[in-house]
Amino acid sequence: MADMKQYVQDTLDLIGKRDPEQKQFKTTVSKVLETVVPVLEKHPEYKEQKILERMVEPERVVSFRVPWQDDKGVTHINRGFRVQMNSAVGPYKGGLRFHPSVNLDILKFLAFEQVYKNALTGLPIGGAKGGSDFDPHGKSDNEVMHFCQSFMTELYRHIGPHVDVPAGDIGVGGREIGYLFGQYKRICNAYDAAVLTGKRVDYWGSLARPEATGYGLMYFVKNMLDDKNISLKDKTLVVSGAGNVATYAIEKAQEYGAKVVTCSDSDGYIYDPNGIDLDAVKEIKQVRRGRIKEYVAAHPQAEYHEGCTGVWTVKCDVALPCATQGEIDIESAKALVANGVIAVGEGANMPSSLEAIEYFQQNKVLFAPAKAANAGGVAVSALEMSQNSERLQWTFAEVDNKLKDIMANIYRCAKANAEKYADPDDLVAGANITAFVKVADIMLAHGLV
Ligand code: NDP
Ligand code: 2IT
Repeated sequence: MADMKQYVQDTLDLIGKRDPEQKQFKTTVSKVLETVVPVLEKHPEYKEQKILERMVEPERVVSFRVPWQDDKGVTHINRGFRVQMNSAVGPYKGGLRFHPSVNLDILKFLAFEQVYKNALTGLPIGGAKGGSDFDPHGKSDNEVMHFCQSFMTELYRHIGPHVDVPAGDIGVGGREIGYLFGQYKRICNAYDAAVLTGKRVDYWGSLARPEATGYGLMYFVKNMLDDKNISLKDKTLVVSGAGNVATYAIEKAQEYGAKVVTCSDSDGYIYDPNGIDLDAVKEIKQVRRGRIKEYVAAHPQAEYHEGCTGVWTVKCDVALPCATQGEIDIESAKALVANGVIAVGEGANMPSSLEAIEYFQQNKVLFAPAKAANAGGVAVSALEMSQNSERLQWTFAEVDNKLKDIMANIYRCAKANAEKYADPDDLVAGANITAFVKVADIMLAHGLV
């Protein structure tokens, strides 16, 4: 054991030495590698073949300039990136994020997580992440279109249906995917539909892709609770975010009879003791592209609170962080536990800090880690690629049923490996081990590449 613990430590030291500023990437890697020590022990060939050193080095990183002009004719220069982390399991696959905080550190951590998340889906996709420090807030459709066209004018040469297939993430939804796809099609003079996923249904998108991450999160959480004979009916849920993931997690939770009392955006959160009126949230965020505080005007019983972390002080049975990384620190975790939280399901990528996760586990809170719980989005993206290959569109029910099966299977595999190698309820270790072994074994089969 000591030998493999040292191997993990040496790998982390290597990252620290090579890229000392990439703190989030190193933290993410440490969280994964520390949980896979038992399988490193069982498979000395992983160390002999330097699997860890290979896994933490992206296969390729592309960084480029994105010039564009706003509606007033003012020129802006943003940065564009694509981190192609690992293609052992299939073509690179993962979202694009447009947010001012985007940098190489964040994209490397997201790309690293994506490799193992995608492996968990059981579908043939490798892992990547990309994006830009462009801020879509307050931009006109015309400005977003010009930015997307400029971004794709460089990105197109690095992607393709058999190479790398981007999709949405924070700040990239159906509108952006449309503009990106239009420019790719124009440059390449080919209707390569499967080069991007999250397309609108009338141009080769998949039914149920918009819903997939949020619905998938609830399917996973339901599997986890069913195992303990706990029902979601009449439970109180606290959700953060009001974007793609949060919206459809709320929709499915309400269908299950749960009462969701909060949601939020980057300015603050709303608390509605009667349960969130989801149609109103969709109207504000999807149609008007407004701020969540607008909700209280037509809902006098609801409260609006500035700031994001306060949402975790609201008493609940289940907490679903669905906004962004680092939302739940140790203080928020303590507040949730003090208020009697039973389960936490991560819709966002890495929303809980390492200390927060440890605290949940010590306090026997059922914990559904992001790479397992939010894998439904990329899973349906892979199903969109399948539909594009056969030039057919499946029904909503067909896609949704496959999604349910995929999420149940991820839960089963994570649980089985938790029972085999760790604490039986440690789905963090269970999910990491399931995915790691799959990726590592395929890398070995491909030889030293
Ligand atoms: P959206 O852009 O649709 O929504 C993001 C939401 O989170 C918005 O309400 C936004 O508020 C809020 N938010 C963004 N950044 C911050 C921040 N720094 N602090 C507080 N709130 C913030 O993104 P998604 O719903 O697609 O993504 C949410 C999370 O889920 C991300 O972690 C993403 O990586 C992850 N994810 C997404 C998948 C997908 O299929 N879309 C799949 C799997 C994971 P505002 O309106 O103010 O911007
Ligand atoms: O984090 C994620 O899994 C996503 N943003 C979805 C990626 C995808 O390719 O659908």
